[in-house]
Amino acid sequence: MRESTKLAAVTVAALLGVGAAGAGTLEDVREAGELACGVSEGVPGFSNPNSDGVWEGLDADVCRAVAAAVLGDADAVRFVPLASKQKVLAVSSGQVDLTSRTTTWTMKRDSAEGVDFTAVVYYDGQGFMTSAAAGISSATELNEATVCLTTGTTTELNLADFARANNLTLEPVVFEGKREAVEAYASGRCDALTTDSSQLAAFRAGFADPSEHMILPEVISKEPLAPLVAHGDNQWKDIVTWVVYGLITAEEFGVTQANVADMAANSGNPAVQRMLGATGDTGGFIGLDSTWMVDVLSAVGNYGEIYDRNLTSTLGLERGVNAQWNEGGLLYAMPIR
Ligand SMILES: N[C@@H](CCC(=O)N[C@@H](CS)C(=O)NCC(=O)O)C(=O)O
Repeated sequence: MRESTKLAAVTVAALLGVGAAGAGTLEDVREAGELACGVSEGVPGFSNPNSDGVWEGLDADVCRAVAAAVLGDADAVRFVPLASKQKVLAVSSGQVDLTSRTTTWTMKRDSAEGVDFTAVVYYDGQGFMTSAAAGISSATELNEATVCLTTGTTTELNLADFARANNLTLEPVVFEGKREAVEAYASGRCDALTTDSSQLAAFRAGFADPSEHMILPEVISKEPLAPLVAHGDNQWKDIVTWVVYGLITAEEFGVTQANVADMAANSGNPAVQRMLGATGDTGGFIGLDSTWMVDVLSAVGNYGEIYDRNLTSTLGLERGVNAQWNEGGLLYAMPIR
């Protein structure tokens, strides 16, 4: 690259960096004493208020984990429900400190929409649900079907790709919010509902009689779901990224909510000692206390515990590709050292 071009590129990057996020989300969160965390409008298993109004789910627990690491208090979270089309803008504009909301990591969002993705918390893929009475057994039988979906999603784009690639005519029926899309499907307005497969499982489980609905076998896309932060605040991005890696690493090394205090005091495993601050100060690398992961794990448990609590026990979602790398899955946390 010529020097002048290189300089221009560096300047643009610097401007983008400062302009987009404003430096110091960590300081802002500490000053506010709470973490503003963008979540869904209600997806069981991921982020959903229970009957007492307490947010539950894997995505909600990631919010709590970050609050525990940064503020030492997993309850210091202000949950901000976001419709799908707001989930990227809410972060890039600074309305929330992060979005932890079934959001697919794509090139365009990551590079051209003022946000950065951190680390994948769930590997998903798009699927279809139809009424069992329709007798459809494959998505390739959906020619001429109407398909309910939510706007501002990868779902909308993948459906068009799938139709083109398979020479199908599919008529998208597009809604602003998930509730409208699901209700429209349930009331028979569409032949099928399409979204990430995990959400299909959640919505199906919520129907009066789940056996009236079938999830078709095809998975038509990759949907790596990851929390996202505003572009340009590298320290904040590092914090959210390493909290997620910490949750995954803790599972890998058998550190749980119940044994974390004991492990911090007695584990002979150098990797565990480092993560829990028994030796060295990994928290210091990202501006946090040396006990950052003790705080996280005491509050929410490790990735596997979060997964079991929210996705296995309630929705029956198997670990599948979301198993650890040494159990045949894709979860591979970078080394904490
Ligand atoms: N992973 C997809 C979107 C998944 C998604 O969020 N889809 C709809 C499902 S109907 C939705 O809005 N769900 C959650 C909600 O409304 O809060 C993306 O990143 O675009």
